[in-house]
Amino acid sequence: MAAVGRRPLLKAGLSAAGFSFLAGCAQSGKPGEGGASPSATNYVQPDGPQVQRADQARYRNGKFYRFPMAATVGPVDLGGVVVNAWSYEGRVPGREMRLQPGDTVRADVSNRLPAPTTVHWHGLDIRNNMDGVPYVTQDPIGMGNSFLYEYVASTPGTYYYHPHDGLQFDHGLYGPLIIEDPDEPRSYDEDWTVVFDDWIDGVNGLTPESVYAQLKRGMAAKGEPQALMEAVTLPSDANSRLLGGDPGDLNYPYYLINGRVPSAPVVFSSKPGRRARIRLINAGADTAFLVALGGHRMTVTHTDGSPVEPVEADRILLGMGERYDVLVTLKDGVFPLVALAEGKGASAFSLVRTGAGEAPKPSVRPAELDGKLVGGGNLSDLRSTPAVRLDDQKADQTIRLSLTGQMDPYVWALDGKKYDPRVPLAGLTEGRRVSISYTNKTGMWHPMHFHGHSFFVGDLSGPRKDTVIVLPGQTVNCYFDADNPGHWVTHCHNAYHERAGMIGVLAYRV
Ligand SMILES: [Cu+2]
Repeated sequence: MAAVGRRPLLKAGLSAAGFSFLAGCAQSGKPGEGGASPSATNYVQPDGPQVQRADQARYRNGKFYRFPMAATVGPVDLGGVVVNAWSYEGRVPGREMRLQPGDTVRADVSNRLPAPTTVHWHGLDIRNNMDGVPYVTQDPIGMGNSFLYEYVASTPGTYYYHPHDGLQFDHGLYGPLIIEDPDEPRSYDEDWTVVFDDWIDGVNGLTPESVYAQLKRGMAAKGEPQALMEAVTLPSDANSRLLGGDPGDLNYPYYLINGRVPSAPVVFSSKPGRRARIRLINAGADTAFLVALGGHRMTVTHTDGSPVEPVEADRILLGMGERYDVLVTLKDGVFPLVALAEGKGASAFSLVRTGAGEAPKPSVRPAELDGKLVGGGNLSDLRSTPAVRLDDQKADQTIRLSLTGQMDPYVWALDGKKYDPRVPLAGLTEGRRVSISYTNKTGMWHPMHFHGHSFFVGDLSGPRKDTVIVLPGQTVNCYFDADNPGHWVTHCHNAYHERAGMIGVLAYRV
């Protein structure tokens, strides 16, 4: 409980520099308040002629991929732990989508949740009106209603899908989405998808919404249920050097790999000497995962779906929304695939089995967890492959965004502004080279995500990503070409920070 006093103080102190932004900012209107919206006249609409023209230029292979998705509430078995949870089709993770470039996805979403919802296709460069952001690209799908998402899948890579309404992706609403690469230069025998998650939904009656309400009330509030206080209280020594201090806001009861608690792990089976491509996806809401495969080195080949020059790693740090693909030549035996909930004193766990032997225990900590790191807040050893680099053009426009906020009161923002889905933070012009620079003025790390595009981190040949960790005090410059007209949000992929307001719209001008 000591942590309750420590963390708000720490954040309040460090966020002082951001306070002048708050004081100086004009309040904008709430969605649905009416009045003239600049978005309506000066900016490309989500299904406007510019969006349709850009969409017609996308390659189509003539095939349709039908994917029914009922968002439901019901029992989910996490491996002996049965919870009443929100999920797609009663499965956690949701079914994997396996696409070819040029496939037309027809995802029929029916909403059987007790709340409106939407679906976002995380990392995909699809047409704007299918991006699934409520009040920005569509109206939310009401309770009992359905919505057909129809879009062309273009760029190969490892992605996932989840709701974009409030805290819903901290329920069990997420699933992997893979676009295979017909030009993949490397061969492999196994293709495994490994999805990490921090889980609270339905445990001791808790929901992401009840936890968020507690964060907004303030962590020192008296008389709250014990389970709720434990959920919002990290261990008193919670600290991560890799994340620049505070590792997160929440203490989760479970950390999962492919929907399983550590005592009932998923087992990935193969044979010695085979090559496995492993797609790592952090679908968590408030947890960075530090991942290692005992007894093995990994070769990092992709980040956020996009190819990089191969780099060896013993351990990989993924923020929420990030993905890394690795290749591993499998040894003979049984090996732990461990994902430490970074800075939180707990872990997710699964097994790789290629031969006989006793399985290691979930508490095992392979030596690789202290080895060479790739990912996290320092991407300097990652370079895009020549095929995907940007050409040598300077940015025409620089968008500077400050990440602001603190724990107490629980408010997070971009530039200290209240989120308004109708009022863009900045305009974009189609065809221009743009730099976004994120400056973190808070005392906590934030994984910043941008929709509908991917950006090159650091410089024009840096890794091409759509989600990038920004450590406290750090400025990260990202470059992209404005080639997908519409209204696109950029936001922190911590569900609670996003819900509290660390989100804004960038909109293409007409
Ligand atoms: Cu954040």
